[in-house]
Amino acid sequence: MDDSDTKTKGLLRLMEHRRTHPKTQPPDEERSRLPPGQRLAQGFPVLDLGIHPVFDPKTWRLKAGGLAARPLEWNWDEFAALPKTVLAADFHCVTGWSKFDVAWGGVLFSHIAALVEPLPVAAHVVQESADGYTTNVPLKDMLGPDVLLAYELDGKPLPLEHGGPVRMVVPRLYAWKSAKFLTGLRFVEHDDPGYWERRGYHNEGDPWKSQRYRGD
Ligand SMILES: Nc1nc2c(c(=O)[nH]1)N[C@H]1C(S)=C(S)[C@@H](COP(=O)(O)O)O[C@H]1N2
Ligand SMILES: [Mo]
Repeated sequence: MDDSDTKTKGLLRLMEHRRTHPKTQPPDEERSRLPPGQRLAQGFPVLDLGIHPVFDPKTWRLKAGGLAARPLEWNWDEFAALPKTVLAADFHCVTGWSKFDVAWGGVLFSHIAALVEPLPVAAHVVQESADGYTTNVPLKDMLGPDVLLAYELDGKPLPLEHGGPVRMVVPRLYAWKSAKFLTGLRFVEHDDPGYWERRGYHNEGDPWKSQRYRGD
């Protein structure tokens, strides 16, 4: 077998590999919005512990408290009457899929914080959910201009499978930092790792730094 046969075989193997492993490369403009190791999702995948607590507007409550000067609790009507913000944000799941321009509507976390007045010692926020899920984020990151308690997706009530009636959205961190079925926000002084953070996920979870797992 001469040299060109070897090359041809190599090329055929490569072509076969490409055929069986198709890669849809996003265009350049979109690639720059994709954090390292992420690919664009088809549709909007659903990912959670598999528990979808049923929403009853009569009994639903949201609490914000802990180290705060004015801990508060809202029922559904009170929460829905808070000022609404609509924004589009990219969503990055640690398992490798991203979705661009998810259209959320809801209440800015910064508005909630202004109402409950976290004490100066409060440095972290623990999000608590109806399925028992929790996740922790530094207070300074929660105060970002795009951090929302979302109750709408694409202008419609947030569907249960995406965390309805209300979920956190913290666009700058991996999606596990955005708790679905939100029931509480707890201001704490000392960091308190959440469900996945205790099971080996990175404590910070910045997709642009590939902070996926502890040690990354
Ligand atoms: N309450 C709750 N929130 C959760 C989770 C969960 O299991 N329970 N999973 C997290 C993870 S790992 C991801 S990727 C996103 C997925 O959100 P989606 O189902 O709307 O795509 O929700 C996050 N928030
Ligand atoms: Mo995730």
